[in-house]
Amino acid sequence: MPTIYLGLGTNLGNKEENLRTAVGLINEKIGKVVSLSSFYETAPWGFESEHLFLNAAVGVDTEMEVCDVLKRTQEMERELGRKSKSVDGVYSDRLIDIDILLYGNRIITEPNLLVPHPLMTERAFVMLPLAEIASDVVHPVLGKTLAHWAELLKDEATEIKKKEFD
Ligand code: PH2
Ligand code: MG
Ligand code: MG
Repeated sequence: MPTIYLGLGTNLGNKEENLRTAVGLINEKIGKVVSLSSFYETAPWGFESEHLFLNAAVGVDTEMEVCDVLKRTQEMERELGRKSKSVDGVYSDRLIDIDILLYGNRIITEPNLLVPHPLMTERAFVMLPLAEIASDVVHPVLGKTLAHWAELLKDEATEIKKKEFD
């Protein structure tokens, strides 16, 4: 059974609760959550907003096909109240965003779905949480471990502080 990794992000409402609700729904509707990173407070990347993000990554064991995982994650985003999606790469504030980062070591190039997520290794808000739970996983396209790719972004990490909860 492949372990898939999902990236979670929220910058509206009660962000800690949004992440925890999303993790609960993922565990219920996609597969067993086997790892969860810390939550990271991060500055909005690629657009202007006064609202900081809370980002995290989860590892999930699932038998579900990737297109079904995508359908479920999109349903959950709607269920958790997400109104707008990015249009032509223009981002907006959101209650929850759930992105498929990795699906085992598979490479998927469907018109509506690219896995590994093509921008993941450029984004500290994705790679720092992900490398925390999957440091030894090798990137299926680029090779090298996730720890390696996260390390390259460490200078950006100064803007990202790990937020502790009990
Ligand atoms: N998601 C984006 C665009 N920018 N910035 C941060 N800090 N965190 C995100 O999750 C994020 C972003 C597109 O989905
Ligand atoms: Mg996203
Ligand atoms: Mg998304």
